[in-house]
Amino acid sequence: MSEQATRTVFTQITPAGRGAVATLACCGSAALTIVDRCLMTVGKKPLKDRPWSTLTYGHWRMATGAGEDLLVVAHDPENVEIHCHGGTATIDLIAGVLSEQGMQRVDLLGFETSRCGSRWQAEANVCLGQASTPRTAQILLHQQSVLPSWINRLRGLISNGELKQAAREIRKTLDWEDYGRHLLEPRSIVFCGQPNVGKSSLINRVAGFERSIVDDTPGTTRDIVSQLAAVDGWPVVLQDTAGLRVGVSDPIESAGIQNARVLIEDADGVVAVFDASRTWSDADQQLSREPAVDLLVFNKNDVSVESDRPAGLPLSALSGEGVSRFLDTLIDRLIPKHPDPDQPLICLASQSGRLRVCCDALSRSDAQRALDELGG
Ligand SMILES: Nc1nc2c(ncn2[C@@H]2O[C@H](COP(=O)(O)OP(=O)(O)O)[C@@H](O)[C@H]2O)c(=O)[nH]1
Ligand SMILES: [Mg+2]
Repeated sequence: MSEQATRTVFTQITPAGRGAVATLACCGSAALTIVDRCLMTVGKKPLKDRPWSTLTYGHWRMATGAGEDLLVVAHDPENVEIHCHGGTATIDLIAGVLSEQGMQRVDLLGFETSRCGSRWQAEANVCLGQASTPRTAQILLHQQSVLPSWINRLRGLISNGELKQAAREIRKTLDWEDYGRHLLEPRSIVFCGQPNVGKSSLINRVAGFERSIVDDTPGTTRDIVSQLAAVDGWPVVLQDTAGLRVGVSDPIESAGIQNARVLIEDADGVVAVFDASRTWSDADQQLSREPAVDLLVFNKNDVSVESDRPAGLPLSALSGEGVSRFLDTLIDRLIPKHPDPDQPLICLASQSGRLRVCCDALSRSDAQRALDELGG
């Protein structure tokens, strides 16, 4: 294995597992040489003698004598993509040959780091690829330039001895840590309430399709059903729980209630759902006073009866009336403030960790340690 080849890496850029097609991206100084060695192009012309960024059809040579027909695109001598059948056996065979030839298989982050030479840039690129809604994708797209240039700015400040200013900026970015994390990680919203009040119906209404079991029998939802959805462009996971009934004898339902309590503790938002077609009860009163509850909604407003209830949002999961007002209120509670568009945002726990270490080093006036932590 030549020394040059060890710096050349590859990764699968299509999702893991079996697919119709798969793409392996290769990057590094030996990328073209290695792929040319393994590929017999139609027309026998090696990739290096063909125009850049054009599709080349060829036959991948395997040591066993068998081969695989595939398409290759060489963008330049250091960036080559291999498009092959998406079966795991095919991918493994091609990956095996690349490894034998001295290319190192890395994960997507390792690949991006190798390709762009900066860990922060690589992370910003990978995070963008993981965005699940257009709204978060737009923010992460902007962060692709904002975050790496802010890191450069920090380096400049630290090198110039402006340690206090650098620390202030890091602290400000860390203030938005939660906001940044939730660009990728959906906020968890738990719907709790007595059985049959319409929790599952409301989740189905918000998610836009039938998912939770809806039934007239109290206690139908025995386990937590999670539904990924987007509310106003923010990724959320809607958690349908068993009701928080006390004195339940069925052990399965009772376990569901226990799970619901655990879920509520970790939730970003807790919605208590009540049935407006029934009069207010002691059990309702008890739930409405649970400290974890963020929002009270009175469902079945279409068949509401007069009763003395606390303030809350009336809606009907059945007709949809009041649901968008509920969602607006929920999002305002979950995300009460938004950063300036040019505020750097970090999405990953590892980034927060590095910034914290950097900030600690700055507070000890250890500029070198701070710069080391920011890395390349
Ligand atoms: N009239 C009316 N019925 C509803 C409404 N929402 C749910 N229901 C009905 O209430 C029953 C219980 O609903 P479900 O969602 O299973 O309640 P859960 O036990 O809290 O999950 C079902 O028969 C639903 O069709 C509503 O807004 N209006
Ligand atoms: Mg239910």
